[in-house]
Amino acid sequence: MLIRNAPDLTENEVTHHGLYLRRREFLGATAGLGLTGLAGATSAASLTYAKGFSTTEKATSKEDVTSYNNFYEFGVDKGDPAQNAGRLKTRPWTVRIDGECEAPRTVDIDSLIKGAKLEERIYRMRCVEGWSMVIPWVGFPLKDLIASVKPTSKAKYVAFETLVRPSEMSGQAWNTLDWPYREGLRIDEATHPLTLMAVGLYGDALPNQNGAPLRLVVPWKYGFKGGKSIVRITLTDKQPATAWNRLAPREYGFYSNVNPAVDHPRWSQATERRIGEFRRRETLPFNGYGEYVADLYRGMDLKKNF
Ligand SMILES: Nc1nc2c(c(=O)[nH]1)N[C@H]1C(S)=C(S)[C@@H](COP(=O)(O)O)O[C@H]1N2
Ligand SMILES: [Mo]
Repeated sequence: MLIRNAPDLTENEVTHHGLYLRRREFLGATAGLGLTGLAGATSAASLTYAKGFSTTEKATSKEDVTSYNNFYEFGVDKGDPAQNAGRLKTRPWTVRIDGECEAPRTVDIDSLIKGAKLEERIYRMRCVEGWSMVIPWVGFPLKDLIASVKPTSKAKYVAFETLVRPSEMSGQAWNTLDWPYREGLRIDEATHPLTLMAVGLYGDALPNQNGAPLRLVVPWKYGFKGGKSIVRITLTDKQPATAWNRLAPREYGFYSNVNPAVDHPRWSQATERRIGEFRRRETLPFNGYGEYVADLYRGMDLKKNF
């Protein structure tokens, strides 16, 4: 697939706050104990800046990104996650990567971060509810992690699972969703260079309410595809069940590509409100990432496969 720059992307957009981020800022134990030596080769230079994929649109304020959230494990109101997620312990934390692969592994989050090629990516995020944000993430391409476990030819899909820990996730006392929160992608979606595992935002460690310590970001899909606080990633030969699809299959499809031409049964998807702005704006097919991802869906009926 040919990757070109979209009209809203420029080559010289390199300042912001991305370039000199230090890896240790994302390492929980290291940062917490001030053991800067551990992160040793702190490698400012290894945090590369993904110019081509980042939008130059004005980022949503950090205040809004970290206080207006969906994270039902901590409650259903937008302010609940910021209020309640502080109780979640994100260290120690391991992520299990298994299923259809030759080298399944369980990896500690800090070793994962130390070994990762961290980048800043400024992405639009469009929630299925009709609002959107522009968020400066720090993370690494999911494809790197998937390659590390050597997928077999049966790996057609990737399933993601969020932590279940009701003692720290107050919203899990309610059956709003069938916990764990599950999401899934087709393998070509999961290994697309736009698909990111985020470990930070606004140049800092990821706040708990945004899905610390590890969260999926798929910018051309509705926000709910991006599972938070991930503990397991499984390669599968069958399309995995996903939390929102199981709850309301007519409302939330497996694909859930942003699509202004396919309305939600209860509301239009033609427009959105950018948080921090007053007027609604038009929603773009694939959330504006069509030139990178439309090829993935060639020949598919996107009304049926919503
Ligand atoms: N585990 C989990 N992941 C989740 C959700 C959730 O409730 N639980 N909400 C989703 C929805 S609907 C959206 S829009 C985004 C919101 O991400 P943000 O709060 O970091 O902006 O997270 C998604 N990931
Ligand atoms: Mo959402």
